[in-house]
Amino acid sequence: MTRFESAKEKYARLGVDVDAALKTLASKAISIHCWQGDDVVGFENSGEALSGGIQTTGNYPGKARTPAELMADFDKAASLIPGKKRINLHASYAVFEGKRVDRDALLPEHFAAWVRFAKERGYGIDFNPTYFSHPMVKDGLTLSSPDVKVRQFWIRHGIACRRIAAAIAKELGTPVLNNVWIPDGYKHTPADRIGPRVRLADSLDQIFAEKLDGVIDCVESKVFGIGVESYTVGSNEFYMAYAARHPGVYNLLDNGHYHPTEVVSDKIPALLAFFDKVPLHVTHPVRWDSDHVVLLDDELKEIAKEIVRCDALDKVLIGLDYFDASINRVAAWVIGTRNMEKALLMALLMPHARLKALQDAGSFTEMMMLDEECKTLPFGDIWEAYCEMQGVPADASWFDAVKEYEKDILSKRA
Ligand code: RNT
Ligand code: ZN
Repeated sequence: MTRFESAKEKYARLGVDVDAALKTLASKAISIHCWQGDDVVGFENSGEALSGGIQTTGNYPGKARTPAELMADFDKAASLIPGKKRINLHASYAVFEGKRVDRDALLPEHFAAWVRFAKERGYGIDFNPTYFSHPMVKDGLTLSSPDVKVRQFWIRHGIACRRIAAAIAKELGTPVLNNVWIPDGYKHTPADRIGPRVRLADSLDQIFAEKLDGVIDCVESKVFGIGVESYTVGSNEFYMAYAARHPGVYNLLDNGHYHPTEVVSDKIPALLAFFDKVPLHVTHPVRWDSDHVVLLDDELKEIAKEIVRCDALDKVLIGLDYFDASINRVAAWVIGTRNMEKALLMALLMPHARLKALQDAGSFTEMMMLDEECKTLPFGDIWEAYCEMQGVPADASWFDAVKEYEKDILSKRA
């Protein structure tokens, strides 16, 4: 009997169907963010530094400088990650094959290279308008600016991006999640907290006015950013209420965007009680929205468990969002995405129906016992078998491929 077979038997004894779990896992796509590969720089070559209260730290050599490099790095990472993949793009990653245009004039053709890339690999695409690192961000504000010219520029950008998302969805035959995150806020205590929010709501109404097939709209709140510590226009309450009042607009949860003792794992079932979709940005916040590489920690496991036990794998849209410039960026992609896959597999390998029944029967002793017993089942044997079935390295040997790639390719980038 192989280790896999013996592990399967142990799971079966607790009522878990391992084959079914593996089949389900293989069918769930993870949206992998393109911006881990180049520290959120993009291809505009505008000379603008990363702004908007987000920060990459570190200067590990070898970051991607061109679309070709970023795509090659992404391919290398993807070859080491099991499971179904999507690629998450930002508007600032437009590939200009001809004339350059500003963000308010972007067109689907500027993403043709990405569509080709995705099509060839069978990936879906997700999209994000880029409301930061641009001279039209005035006093740190975009869609909530008191300056109508600034607002209009960013509204045009928002509209352009939704049309791009719709065109991509049509081209690929799969919906595109279009996520609005803006950096707007103040470093100092504001004198007017409602004015910017009323302006933001109006800007969003204009952006979302057009009915577009294939686009899933969402808004992403945040508690604070670096340099904007005192006030965030797009707060949690603001966007939650906005999404609740605007059918078709969803509230994206980024687990780096809440107070440190709040957990997104508990917010997922709360939103699922009212929304048919819950988009996520999965990150690893260390004390703040630091966007470290996703680790297989307790909260990641808990997030995955909620997705699985709410029977919401088709409702929760999982995207990753981190940008670590202090380590090999390809490895960062692989580690974080493999961890998301591992957490989902762990969650799928639990007897949820039985655990729920125990809770409802008030059998809390047995529920605790069973939950704890699950933690020492031979998960590693199932994970290895899954990786083998998926044709990717099952163990730490994937890192050899990254080391070789670093030696041959990354280290030669100036
Ligand atoms: C910022 C948000 C946002 C960005 C990306 C690059 O705090 O998390 O999602 O990280 O759009
Ligand atoms: Zn995010």
